[in-house]
Amino acid sequence: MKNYLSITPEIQEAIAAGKPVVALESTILSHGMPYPENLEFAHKVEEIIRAEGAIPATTAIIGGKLCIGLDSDQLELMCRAENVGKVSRRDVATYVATNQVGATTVATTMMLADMAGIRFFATGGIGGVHRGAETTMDISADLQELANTKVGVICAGAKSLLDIGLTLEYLETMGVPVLGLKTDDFPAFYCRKSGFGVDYNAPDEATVAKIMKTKWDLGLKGGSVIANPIPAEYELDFDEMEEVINRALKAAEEEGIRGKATTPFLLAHIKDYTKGVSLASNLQLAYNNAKEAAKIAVEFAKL
Ligand code: PSU
Ligand code: MN
Repeated sequence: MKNYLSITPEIQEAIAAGKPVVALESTILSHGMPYPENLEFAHKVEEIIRAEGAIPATTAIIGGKLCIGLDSDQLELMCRAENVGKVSRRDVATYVATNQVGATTVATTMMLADMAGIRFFATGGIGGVHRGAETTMDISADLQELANTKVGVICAGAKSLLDIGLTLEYLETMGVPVLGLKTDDFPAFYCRKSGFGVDYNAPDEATVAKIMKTKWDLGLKGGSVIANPIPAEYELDFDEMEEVINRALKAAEEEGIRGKATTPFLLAHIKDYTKGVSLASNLQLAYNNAKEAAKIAVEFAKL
C-alpha cells in the first residue's frame, strides 16, 4: 500500500509525532464550488486549520498516487477541474491504475485519511440517503464508509436535498454515532436545524475527542458524524431553501440525471438558483467546520 501513498514530508512527520492533522476532501473543490472561488477557499481553509495548531491534509488522486497533502499546483489542478473525475470507493483502484486525476468524496477522503493514520476530517456536508431512495436505491457510499472507517467527520449535517430522516435511520442501523457539537439539533447544511435531533449534544471539542478515543480504544470500528451548525449570521431560510431544492430535484428528474452525477447536478442548480447566496453560506460553514475539526484534533492529540 505504501507504494501508492504520496504523503507530504510535513504531514508524515506530524503523523509520526502524534501531532494534530485534519484531512480535507477535493470533491467539494472540483464538483462542489465554482472556479476561482474554490481556489481561494482551498487555501483559506488550510490556513484556518494551521491557525488552530493543526496541519491540513487535502487529498486527491493524481499521477497514480493517493495524495495526502497537495501543493499549490495540485490545488489549482483540482480547482480548475478539467478532466477531474469524482472518485468514490469503487473508483479508487481504477483511477490509480489508469493514471486519471480524481477528486475524493467524503467516503474516499476517509479511506485515504485512514490509510495515512489521520483521524479527523472536515467537510461541508455528507452524502446520504436521497429522497426517493425507496425506488432509486440511491444511498451515498459515504454512509458505508462512516460505518467502517476510523475517521471522525466534522460537517454541517446534510443538505435537505437528501432525506435527512432516512439518512439518520441508516446511520443508526450501521452503528454510526451522530454527535452534535454544542447542539441538540442535527443541522441541515444551510440551516441550523433540520427538525431531527442528534444522539448526543457534546458541550465542547474535548468531549468529542474523548468519545472518539473511547470508541476506538474499545475496538469499535467506523467513524462518526460530528455535526456543527452553520454560524447563525450565515444561515439561510429553511423554507426558501426547500423551494430551491425542490426545483433542483425536479430539473434532475426531467433531465434523467442518475447515479454519481446526481449530487453535483443538484449542487450546481442550487447555486445557480440562489445566485451565489448559497455559495457564500457554503464557504462559511466549511470554514467553521475546519476550525472545529482542528480544535478536536488538537484535543485528541493530548489524550
Ligand atoms: N454534499 C454537499 N457538498 C458536496 C458533496 C455532498 O453538500 O460537495 C460531495 C461530497 O464529496 C460527498 C459527495 O462525499 O458529494 C456525495 O456524493 P454521492 O451522493 O454521489 O455519494
Ligand atoms: Mn449516489
